[in-house]
Amino acid sequence: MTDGIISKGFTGRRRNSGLDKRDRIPPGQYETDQFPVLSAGPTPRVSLDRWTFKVSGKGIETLEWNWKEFLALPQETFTVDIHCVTKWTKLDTGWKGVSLDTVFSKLNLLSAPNLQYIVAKDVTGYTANLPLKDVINGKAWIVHEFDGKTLSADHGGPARLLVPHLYLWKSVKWLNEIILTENDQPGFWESVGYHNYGDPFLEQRYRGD
Ligand SMILES: Nc1nc2c(c(=O)[nH]1)N[C@H]1C(S)=C(S)[C@@H](COP(=O)(O)O)O[C@H]1N2
Ligand SMILES: [Mo]
Repeated sequence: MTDGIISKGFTGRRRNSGLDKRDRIPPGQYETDQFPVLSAGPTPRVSLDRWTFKVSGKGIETLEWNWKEFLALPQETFTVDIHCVTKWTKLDTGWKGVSLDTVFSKLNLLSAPNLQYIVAKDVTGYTANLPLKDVINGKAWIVHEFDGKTLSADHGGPARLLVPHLYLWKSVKWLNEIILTENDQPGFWESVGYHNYGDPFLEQRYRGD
């Protein structure tokens, strides 16, 4: 029997080969062909000529990309399953974007081994926290195309974080900053009772799960 937990996460570009469809739907989830929109506030409109993305952290240089520079980074297209804590799962979603490995390769992270967490931020103040190990080695991207088309604003365009092996609230829409931190700092939903980590296959929906 294929173990859904092991087979996820460590192969960001897996094509789901050999995995029974049922094993790809986490406990308590149902499959949908829809792509619901879930946002805590109104959809911000970010124009491409003013779009920036910044990475910073204590003891490392701060890097910033504009839209043109971001698109000039190596792009990846990939297909993954996504899982929302409100119980829908969407299989085989197709995306294009930049791996966070590419972003972090521009920083000398080895010089700051104490930075083991990230806070991902959007333009409105929404945040999500993640362990650094969950966003490296092919497990996280900044995406700007869905299903072969420009990512719509309601789904986080111009660009959003995508961390498919965790519940989708971690995948910050309208991403404009990643801060590397020494301590794990709970984000928007994590501070009001959602699970700090959010593994859908372990059904880590709420604090204490
Ligand atoms: N910036 C931002 N990102 C966000 C949210 C949000 O409110 N603001 N909602 C999160 C939640 S709870 C979910 S389930 C997904 C929903 O993504 P979708 O609207 O593209 O389906 O975005 C996540 N990322
Ligand atoms: Mo959500």
